[in-house]
Amino acid sequence: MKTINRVLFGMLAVAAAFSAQRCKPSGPEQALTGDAASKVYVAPGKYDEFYNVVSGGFNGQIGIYGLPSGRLFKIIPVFSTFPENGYGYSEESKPMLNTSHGFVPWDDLHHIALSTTQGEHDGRWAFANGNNTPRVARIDLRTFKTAEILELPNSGGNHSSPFITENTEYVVAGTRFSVPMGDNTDVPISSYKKNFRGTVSFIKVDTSGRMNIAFQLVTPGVNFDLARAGKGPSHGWFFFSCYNTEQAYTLLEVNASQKDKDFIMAVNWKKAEEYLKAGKGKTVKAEYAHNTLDESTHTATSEILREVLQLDPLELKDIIYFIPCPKSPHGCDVDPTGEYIIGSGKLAALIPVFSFAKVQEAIAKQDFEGDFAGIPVIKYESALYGEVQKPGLGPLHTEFDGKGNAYTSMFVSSEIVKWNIKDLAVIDRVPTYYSIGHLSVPGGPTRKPHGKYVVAYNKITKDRYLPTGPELTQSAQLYDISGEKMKLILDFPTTGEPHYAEAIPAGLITPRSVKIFKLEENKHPYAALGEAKTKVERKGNEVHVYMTAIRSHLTPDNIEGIKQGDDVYFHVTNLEQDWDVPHGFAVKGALNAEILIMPGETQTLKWKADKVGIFPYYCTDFCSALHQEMQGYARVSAP
Ligand code: CUK
Ligand code: CUA
Repeated sequence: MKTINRVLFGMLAVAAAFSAQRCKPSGPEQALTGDAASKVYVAPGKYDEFYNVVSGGFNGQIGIYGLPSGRLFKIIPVFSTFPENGYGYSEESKPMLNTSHGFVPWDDLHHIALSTTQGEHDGRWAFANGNNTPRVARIDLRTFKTAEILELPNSGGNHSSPFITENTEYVVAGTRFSVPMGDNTDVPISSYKKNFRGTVSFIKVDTSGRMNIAFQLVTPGVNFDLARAGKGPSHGWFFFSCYNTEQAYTLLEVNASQKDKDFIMAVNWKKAEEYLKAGKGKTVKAEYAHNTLDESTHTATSEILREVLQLDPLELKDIIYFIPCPKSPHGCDVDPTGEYIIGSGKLAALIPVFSFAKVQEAIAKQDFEGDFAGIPVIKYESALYGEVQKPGLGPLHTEFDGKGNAYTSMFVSSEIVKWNIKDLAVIDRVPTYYSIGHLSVPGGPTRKPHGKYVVAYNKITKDRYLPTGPELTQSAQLYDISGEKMKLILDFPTTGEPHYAEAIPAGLITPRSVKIFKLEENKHPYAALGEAKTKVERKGNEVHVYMTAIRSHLTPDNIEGIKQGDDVYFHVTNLEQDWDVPHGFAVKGALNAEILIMPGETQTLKWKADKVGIFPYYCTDFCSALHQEMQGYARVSAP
């Protein structure tokens, strides 16, 4: 059987390569060999080896793909409404998108952080950032649902986020924009140096996953870009890339690129914890939303919090240090051993590698070149392990294979460069199509990378797919890194603009995967746990319909007594207890999208009955041969 498959596959691949050669208008040739095809081929009915959790960028969602196949399994709406499953439309999910500004149904999602235990993936949660209205979300990997969203006060553009410590003690979020703090916000923009500050929020994660801001570090007014936690010997430390140490507030493309070096900021968070315990934190006023999903009702609730604890490193001298890093550092990555910190100056022609041991030595000896806004700056040479020379142009992000090699994405020269961490020598380079941003090795940021593949997440697609008008898909590319040389083996399109992604062995997730919500565990206050429990109830001008759905009817299917101007709430309980039989619900003229109700769940669609007449409603998800029969009528009468 196997041999036949392989032969077949060899032939298919040859055919594919042939037609690719014939049809392709232009562009670099890539020989997709039979070998490559068999490496990414997952036979029908077979599972992928890895879940790939990919940011959707400006679509505000996360895409779940399989590796090595590149197949898309699911879109998880996080910061954006999603008509496909009613997220942000159902009454239960709306509070998840609440903020101190009200309902904000969009954000820009850049980075994924999968939870770890002792520095290795544990498959419990994925965290993601919302850049625009600063937020951090937690996704429960048992259900692949957004379980929690926490807004961040004193922050603007939550880019340097989320990054996690080795045991998921903290999820950490640094602000991109420095902003004026607390009560002092109505100030001239030109008073930047005096009034604008950066913050780094340390969000404590408890054993159930629940997040809350333990403290914020207030920093000089710079921009934070990315970060990584220390591991092993550097556990207890955090490293952030920061740019705009010119403290420009206008025309940053010129004014924020003046200096030869910006900084990596090293944070001793264990020390910060000590100060916190000693009562050194200051409570300041703030306003931010904390939204959580209740597991027994599948209903989100939103709470507005009004204060936050801050630590000031200008007073508490030994929490943060700056390390000079050439030319607008973007990525900041820590190798699996925890000893090497890699800064990627996106305008630099080299990659500096810092040594954690040397950083510690420099701090102990106070080997500083001076200070920046009151924070000590360690001498570059004192912190430096060495530089990778001529790696390519525009280094952005680095991942690791666990065999002593690093892989750095080069945005400008559009390639992945593999280099050796010990001797800093470039080993291999492969082109990417085109303009790579992040890259990801399964387990790449952990203590034990799984190696095997690196995925390039590219900003531009150009000629890689059939043209779809001016707007093209972004694209990912899979490279085999099991040998000395990297080999391109697959292109696959992505939804939205992928920034960071993390891949995790399927076996860490599937055993705990929830297949069905048990009807008897449904504690939704408006659930009808059987057809006999269905009813229509009036409360003032609200009409509550306790409805059930089961193949193949909705109960009740005729509703009268609604008056024009009423707010009608359809609380639909899916009575099915078979896996994978969702029902949907939509009513004519509703300003909301449909809702999707999984077996055992109750979801609510709110409908303003503002016209007199007869309004059909129906199930939107093809659920049986009699799906088209799953319908009803609502009558709205004049008041
Ligand atoms: S950023 Cu996208 S390429 Cu927002 Cu992580 Cu570097
Ligand atoms: Cu239920 Cu279609």
